[in-house]
Amino acid sequence: MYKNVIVKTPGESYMNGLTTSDLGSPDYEKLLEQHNAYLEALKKCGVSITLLPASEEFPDSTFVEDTAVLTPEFAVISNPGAASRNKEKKEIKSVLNRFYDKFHYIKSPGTLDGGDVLQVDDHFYIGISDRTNEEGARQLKGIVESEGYKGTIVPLQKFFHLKTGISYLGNNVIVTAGEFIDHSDFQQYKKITVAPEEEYSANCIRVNNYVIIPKGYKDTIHQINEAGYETIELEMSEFQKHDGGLSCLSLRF
Ligand code: CIR
Repeated sequence: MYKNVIVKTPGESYMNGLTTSDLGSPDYEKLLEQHNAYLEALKKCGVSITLLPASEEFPDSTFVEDTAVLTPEFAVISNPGAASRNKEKKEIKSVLNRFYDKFHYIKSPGTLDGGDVLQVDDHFYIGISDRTNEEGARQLKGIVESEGYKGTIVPLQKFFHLKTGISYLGNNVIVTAGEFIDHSDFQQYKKITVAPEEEYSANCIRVNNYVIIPKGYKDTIHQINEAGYETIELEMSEFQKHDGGLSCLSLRF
């Protein structure tokens, strides 16, 4: 069960943030509405919310997930791989001081985005991507192993972040898309397989008694409901325009 989440209001500078998509410019009013709906969904899941104010100097900082990796026992402050985002970690460290005594750090030349890290019970899967380099992945593997967890490094082929294409719902069930569907590292799990035209829905989050999933992905939501999970659907269009998904918008612990 998660008790806490950290989220951050998107600033007007979000429009100038990083993206690889060709889905058009985000609409700021809609973006705020979608962010508010995200907060409401989290409230329904029963977590306590720490909402950080927008910071205009960091356009992508609403995607707080990339700045840390959290477990019940310790926090790892990441070293975000995009230069314009790297200093976002400072604010997150100061907020996490309220919740954690024990910190580890990913250090340069290692880089790591939290979006490249999937925890499946006591096992961390760590993607190597354009943002997370081999050295950063190796450092995180060393940290989690020193704390009694397992670590597996997964070089990515196409996905932006590891969690762009895979989620864990608990009970040994994962949601997989694209290159992860037949990936040898994930063979031991029960799988919900996302159709190619629904790929964006592979990034969903289990928060206590609900799975939060992007709106409009009928086949994926049907499979998740059939597997016995209650779902909350959220419109995510304005975040998708900047390569963001549901997991990216919060740190959950
Ligand atoms: C970026 O390029 O960093 C943001 N526009 C999107 C970050 C998405 N984060 C995530 O998947 N964890």
